[in-house]
Amino acid sequence: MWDTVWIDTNLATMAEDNDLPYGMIKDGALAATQGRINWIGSRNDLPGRPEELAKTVIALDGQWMTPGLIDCHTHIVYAGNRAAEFEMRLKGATYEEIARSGGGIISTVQATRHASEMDLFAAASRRIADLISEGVTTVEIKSGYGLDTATELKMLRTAKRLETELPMRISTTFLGAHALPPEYKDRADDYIDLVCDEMIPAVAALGLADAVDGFCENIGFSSTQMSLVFEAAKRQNLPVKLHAEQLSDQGGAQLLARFEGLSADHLEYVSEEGVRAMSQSGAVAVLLPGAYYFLRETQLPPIDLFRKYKVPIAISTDCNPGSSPATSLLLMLNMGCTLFRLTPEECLAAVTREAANALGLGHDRGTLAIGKNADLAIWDIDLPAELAYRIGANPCTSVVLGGEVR
Ligand code: DI6
Ligand code: FE
Repeated sequence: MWDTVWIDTNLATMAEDNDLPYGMIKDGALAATQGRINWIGSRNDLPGRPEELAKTVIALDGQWMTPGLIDCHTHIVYAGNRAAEFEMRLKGATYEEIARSGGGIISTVQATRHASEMDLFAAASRRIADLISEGVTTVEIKSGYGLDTATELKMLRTAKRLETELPMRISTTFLGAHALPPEYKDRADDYIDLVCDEMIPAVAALGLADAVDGFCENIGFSSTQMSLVFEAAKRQNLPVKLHAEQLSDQGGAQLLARFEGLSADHLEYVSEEGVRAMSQSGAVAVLLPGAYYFLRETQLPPIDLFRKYKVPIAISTDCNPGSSPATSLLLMLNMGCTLFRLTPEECLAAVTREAANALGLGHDRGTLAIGKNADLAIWDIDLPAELAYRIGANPCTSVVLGGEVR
């Protein structure tokens, strides 16, 4: 007997071996046993009556089912907020000016260092609840607002604890090389030594991170400094990813490709050479339309080059207090279409299949396919394009995690 079978549903499987748009199965059925998908197909092909096949039968009245959504780039664990800085920017200051004058990321670092683990947990839980309500079943969470060993570990422990207490799968990323802490002013190389020699070994020893990231930028770290961080990550067998080419072209995409990293993220200023390097190494381009929108960036990421070189595109909220205070992944689908001219199908793939690939988890989730986690989102829509078309609506009616309705 199967555990559960869902019927009366249209499936957007997002599977690449299905040639229909969205990998669609009209009037389909999907079964799960022990948390994994064990049957998928047309309802007519079910090998018996649903009640005889599964302990639980759930009829969905023609609603759509997609893989649970994946938000593959967030800084969702942080203290305080930056509404005051938002106000300053509206009175004329730029993001870079604010960062250079000790505001920006550093103000969130001060708040996060002073926050208790309980307060961090509570604030992040509320933001994650927003994501769950929109069908998100996996979220990636970065550290990077500690910038000292103790606070970086505190952030990662908080991220891990969220997974034990909320219906959400969590991937954690160590982002010690996010910004230069004030106590290392004019000593960036010394700080990078701390990241490489103390923080990364500590994070690895405690098993607190699934990957290592950095901010390669003129207001962040150089590609030479980032290559040292990546070498330290490799010594611990941790995969790497990179905030690359967000505000200027630093050759971050090429560096990331050289280390066979999972993803390069932002990429507004990436060159054709950078895109080609990513294509050769198999890296995913993670686009962050919320940051593009909120910073009023005007340089578009080179979507046509990603298509030309077949670089897979993921989309994420980049949820963070400075450049993208967003907890709606559906809004990012809309922005992916309106701002970046992606199609609704590309956008849905970008928060399912390709987001899973960006986390190195494509074998385990991201499409509706036999053997993958039964992480599902159910939607009251007529067409899958509605997920990207609506602004501010939430048609998600239920979320299934590992076969369990949440
Ligand atoms: N790029 C971003 O968009 C976020 N971090 C980064 O490296 C912004 C972080 C912040 O402003 O707090
Ligand atoms: Fe980010």
